[in-house]
Amino acid sequence: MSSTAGKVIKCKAAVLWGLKQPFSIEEVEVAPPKTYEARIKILATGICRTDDHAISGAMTVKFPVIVGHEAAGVVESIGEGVTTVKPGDMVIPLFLPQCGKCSSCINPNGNLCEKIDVTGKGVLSDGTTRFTCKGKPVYHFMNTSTFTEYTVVEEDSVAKIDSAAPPEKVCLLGCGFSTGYGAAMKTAQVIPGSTCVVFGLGGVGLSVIMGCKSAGASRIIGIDLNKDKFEKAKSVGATECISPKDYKKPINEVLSEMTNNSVGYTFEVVGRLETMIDALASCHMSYGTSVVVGAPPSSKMLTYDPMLLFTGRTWKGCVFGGWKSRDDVPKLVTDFMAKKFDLDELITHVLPFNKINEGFELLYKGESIRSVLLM
Ligand code: CND
Ligand code: ZN
Ligand code: ZN
Repeated sequence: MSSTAGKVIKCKAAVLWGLKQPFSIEEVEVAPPKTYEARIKILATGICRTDDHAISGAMTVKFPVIVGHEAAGVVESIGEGVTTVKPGDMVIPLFLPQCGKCSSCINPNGNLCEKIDVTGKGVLSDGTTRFTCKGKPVYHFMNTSTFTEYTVVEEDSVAKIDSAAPPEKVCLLGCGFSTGYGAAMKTAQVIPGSTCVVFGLGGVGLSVIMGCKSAGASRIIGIDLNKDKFEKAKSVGATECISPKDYKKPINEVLSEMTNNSVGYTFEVVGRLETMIDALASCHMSYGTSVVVGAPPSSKMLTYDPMLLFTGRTWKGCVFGGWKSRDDVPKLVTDFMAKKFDLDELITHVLPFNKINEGFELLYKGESIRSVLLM
């Protein structure tokens, strides 16, 4: 048992005190884990656009909050009843839990565990938080909260992984890579020889490209407004890249002409209503499948021509790539260790944790794919 087990840990965390504010590195108190919870020492954590959705208000959260949901770390201590992880285990916190009991978990095809915190409750199952700062409770984010030296998660929100896995790389399996790769491999089930189109070439979009390539797609078209993203997209597998700004015609017509009307799969990996419709319209009217991967802005509605679906298209979405998180993350780590895919291409910046605001600046300027913060 570690010397800190059962005690409050004081450590550094990046606290967001309110909407659209920079992170403030504070000393916080992290309470010991309660029943069915584990306290984790975070070793490395990536910056994902979803964290920014909390800052910008596109996603509802309670303040003050500790965001961050893509990380790897080591279990420091466990609460009563925990049997599947123990102190010293290398783990990945899971923003999508797998309770094993809810309607999604018991169905082989479901992965959206009902314990996911999509509404921004910001508390653990008992309705309280494990963080305090300056005497105030600080809320959790997506069952994870990784922008801190220590966090507390529930047992069903943590996956034990290979102890030899490098945390500064496999942290990306906690969100970005798994989400994108799974969208292609598991949700769309891209078939060999097909043509795929990926809207949005950030860390998640590039991971979709890697998935399409692994699945044997013969043509992969990357779309972004920022042409600086094209080079990297090509190096991970895009066969060509275009910007909608270079065309007068609607993008679905451009793609249809480019491919002789043969787009099998499209992926929206931006998180905008317009691109969701563009992606739907861009897949083949009869056999095409379009997958919504980008997080939809809170409380916004879509209007679209139902003829798009009537003709035969399939419209899907997926959270965390469709993976069952506790079952599949350890397997993805095994695949990474067996060199079935490479994460280095996605990691453009590595920064010390206290430079977190710089990491977000890189995201805003469109200069980074993934910045990884080291604790
Ligand atoms: P990031 O911001 O790095 O990438 C988005 C890319 O889209 C950037 O390269 C932009 O230049 C590009 N872009 C912006 N507007 C347009 C446009 N109109 N047309 C084409 N390209 C455009 O984000 P990320 O890769 O970290 O995340 C992408 C989305 O995925 C984002 O919405 C995030 O919240 C979401 C997501 C979903 C899930 C899930 O489980 N489904 C998990 N993590 C992240
Ligand atoms: Zn994410
Ligand atoms: Zn469940």
